[in-house]
Amino acid sequence: MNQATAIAHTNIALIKYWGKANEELRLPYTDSLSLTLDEFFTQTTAIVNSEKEDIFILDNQLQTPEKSQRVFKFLDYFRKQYGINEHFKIESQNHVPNSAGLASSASAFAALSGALSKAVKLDTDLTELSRLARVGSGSASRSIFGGFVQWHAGTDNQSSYSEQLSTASESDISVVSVIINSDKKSISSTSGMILTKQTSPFYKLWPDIVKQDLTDIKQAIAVNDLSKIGEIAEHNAMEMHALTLSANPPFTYFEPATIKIINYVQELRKKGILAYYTIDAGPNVKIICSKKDAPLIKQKISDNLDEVIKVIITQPGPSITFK
Ligand code: 2P0
Repeated sequence: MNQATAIAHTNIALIKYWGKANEELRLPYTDSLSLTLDEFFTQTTAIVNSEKEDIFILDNQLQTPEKSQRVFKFLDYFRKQYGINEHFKIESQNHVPNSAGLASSASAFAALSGALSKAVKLDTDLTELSRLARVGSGSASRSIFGGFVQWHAGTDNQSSYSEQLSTASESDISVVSVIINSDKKSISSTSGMILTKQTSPFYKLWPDIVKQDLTDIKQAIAVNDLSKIGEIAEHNAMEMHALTLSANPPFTYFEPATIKIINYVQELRKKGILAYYTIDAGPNVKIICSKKDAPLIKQKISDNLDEVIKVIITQPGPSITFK
């Protein structure tokens, strides 16, 4: 049977992607840089379907056409881009904790790209897979690779892809994911980016900010300077969130508990523990720290902050794999 299975991991951006130059092709406005995480991943099987229709099953549940829309649109793009006529049955398992609010679109579209390409025996290397995954979800472009990854913004489909900078196997980095209780439906990152880019008076500063932060963090990664990596990532995250606060109408992904955790991380630092925070398009906080401090930080956060529902320690994760 013509089928293939791929596994891809989520990633956390240390230098954020925030805003597109081209919505359709998901070309970003700037480069970004991430660390792939070992704990959270998506496993996807693509099966060529002789029934000539697309089917999407997520976590063993057949998805409605509405819920499948983004995946089906991506399948249409895939067929058009590579001149393929087949339809597919897609079976995905998300190994991202429930209600974690952690981005699964990155691992999802990375795994889907790999499974599809292999199912129809396309000769795609990882660079081409990252171009393909990008069209499903920008951050998915980075999830094709493990370790520290740079997404080159580029100016067209060909030049916009991700690249592994290092496997991070030499790095002492851990990321502690702090999940808080949240009922609030936050504005999607796709819409948040558009609003910010169109209305924040500070958005014009963003390309230069990213350029400088990228240069600095790449140097820090090259010499394994963990506190420098954390310092730059933390500052870059707050620069991104300052953009949402200055959009019109203004919005924020922070909740009261988010600020509490930020303050708590700053307290830890004052006590001499290497810990820095970064936050994506949601209220949860990820803490960058050393491998040896991660269990202690997990313990302290769990014991001291009532709003926290789960704390998960993650390490650098691998590139896409096939089964
Ligand atoms: C990032 N985020 O670099 C940034 C920082 C969230 C905050 O990439 O519109 O789901 O599908 O390309 O990839 C989340 O955005 O957005 C994201 P689309 P995506 O990780």
